Amino acid sequence: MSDTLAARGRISLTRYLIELERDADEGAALPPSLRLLIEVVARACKQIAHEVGKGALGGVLGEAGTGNIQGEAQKKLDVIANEILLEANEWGGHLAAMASEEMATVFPIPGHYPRGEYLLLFDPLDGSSNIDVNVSIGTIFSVLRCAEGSRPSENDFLQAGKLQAAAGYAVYGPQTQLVLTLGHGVAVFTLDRETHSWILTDDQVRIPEDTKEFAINMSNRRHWEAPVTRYVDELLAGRTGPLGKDFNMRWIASMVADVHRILTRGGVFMYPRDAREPEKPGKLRLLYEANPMGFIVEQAGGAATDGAMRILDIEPAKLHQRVAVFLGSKNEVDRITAYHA
Ligand code: P6P
Repeated sequence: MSDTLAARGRISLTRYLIELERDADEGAALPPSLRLLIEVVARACKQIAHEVGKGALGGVLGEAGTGNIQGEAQKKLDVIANEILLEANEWGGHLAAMASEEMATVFPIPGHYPRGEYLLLFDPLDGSSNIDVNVSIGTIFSVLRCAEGSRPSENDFLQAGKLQAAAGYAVYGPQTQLVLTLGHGVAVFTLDRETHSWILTDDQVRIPEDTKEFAINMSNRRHWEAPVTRYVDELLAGRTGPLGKDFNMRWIASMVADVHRILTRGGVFMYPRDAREPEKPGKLRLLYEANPMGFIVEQAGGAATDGAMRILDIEPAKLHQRVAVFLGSKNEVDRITAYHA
């Protein structure tokens, strides 16, 4: 908790955004329509947290009996979370269109509602394999600007991550937290479950440049490319190897939870491409997973690459394209990127 935070008492999300809007020094110049967008998404995440928290009591566990564009079986909560975000955002006049991991094509704002200047992309419920076993899951979102005029198409969404106006995620765990960047650092809000308000609990988020913790699904080791195998074997060699220190490993299989741990105490997260599906550059999606997480991590002093280049510089070719992801503590991300060179 930073001094300024303690000194200022309880700051709600609304007050944080209003103060950012006023704070010309920050150069934030938060447009009212972007403030409305963030507030609407944050309210939708509260509703998703409520549904997730019901578990078996709400009849929301298990499969939906449908599949998504990724060819993955959808969980009931995937569909519920997607619907909540669509319904919350379609009428406000702040968006031109939306795109979701759960929908094959983009969702233009219906003609009977006013259209705005932003595009919203989201993975409505990331980490679905953890839903039925009560492990933390989350919502990831990314905000892009939209060219005025015609009905938005998929091409309007194909913008490099460095052009994002905002990005964030909600993590539904022991605490329900919202993490947000508008390009001027990273802020963390914790849901007050008595007042149902998002309260600022950290606005000085910094990822340590060094770490002793890594996150990767080790079961895929035989499928990795050489630079990844070299790096992970050095991590496992610990103080007996070239890195000269021992490392710890975590793998939650919810990107939101693994990234949140890294944002909180450092670490390096890796989901490399592998030989299981050599035609795919990776498992994670560029536009609504890697880009928002890369923006947040960089704003907290970390780094994010696909092994070859900065993730936020990648020019997207397709809405649901995948990408390899190495992100977190800068010195470790730099190392593994150098191994790929
Ligand atoms: P694996 C969840 O399905 C996800 O998209 C990310 O949240 C997570 O980091 C990764 O996949 C887990 O993948 O192959 O370890 O189950």
